[in-house]
Amino acid sequence: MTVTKLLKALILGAPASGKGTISSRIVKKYSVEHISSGDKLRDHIEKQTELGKEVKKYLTEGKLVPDDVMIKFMITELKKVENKPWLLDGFPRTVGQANALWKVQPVDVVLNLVVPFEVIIDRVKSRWVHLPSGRVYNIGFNTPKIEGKDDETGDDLIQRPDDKPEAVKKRLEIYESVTRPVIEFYKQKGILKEFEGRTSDEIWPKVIAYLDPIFAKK
Ligand code: G5P
Ligand code: MG
Repeated sequence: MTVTKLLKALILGAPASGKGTISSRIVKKYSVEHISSGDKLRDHIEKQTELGKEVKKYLTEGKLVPDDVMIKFMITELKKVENKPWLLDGFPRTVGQANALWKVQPVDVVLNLVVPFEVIIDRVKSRWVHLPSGRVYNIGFNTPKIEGKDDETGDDLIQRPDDKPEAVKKRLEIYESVTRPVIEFYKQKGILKEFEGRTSDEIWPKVIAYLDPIFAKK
């Protein structure tokens, strides 16, 4: 499907609610750019850039990177894809970030994934990621073909330091107190659509049913 209007979309949801998983399906089906703030930060950490060194401790402990750093970084990243339709994942996650984004780029569609916390806590224990591509696996859900290896490159998979139980607890607390108001921000703009489910396979058909008519109009 080709998009003529440059659709700007967001995907929101608690840590490990499946934003990356659903995003990769959206990218495949509708050919939009996927921009994951977490993937980009992890890439900087891996490459030991100045930004990577500055943000490493926040990610490891499951805390948010300060707004001023995050806003500057993401607005620069978005400029690189301003002529393409995109799906933004992981940004904004404070009302300050949402306001800053709205000023430079009002978005058209906001998808919010609603997955029970007990499902999430269970999931992160079995998550394995391929850092360079952001590909994500879960033992028993989308198990890698060879244990511990990325399906496409054969590289080693890693477990994220912030998937340790204490960091997950911190991330869920921050989500409740700081990120939940972002949902309200977009509800008030009248562009938020919620998708509930215990699995990504349950949520995905609802996302298609919502996005198909939107992309058909473009
Ligand atoms: P991230 O990287 O944005 P989170 O915490 O928002 O991190 P995360 O953990 O990346 O979100 P996700 O993308 O929502 O989760 O979920 P996912 O990876 O697709 O799925 C989670 C796991 O479940 C995977 O193993 C997947 O295979 C599996 N799975 C999916 N669906 C199913 C299913 O149906 N069944 C089963 N069994 N498994 C399934 O941010 C990380 C950090 O970066 C910083 C912060 O420090 C943050 O903590 N950061 C920011 N800081 C400030 N402001 C921002 N805007 C920031 N953005 C990032
Ligand atoms: Mg993710």
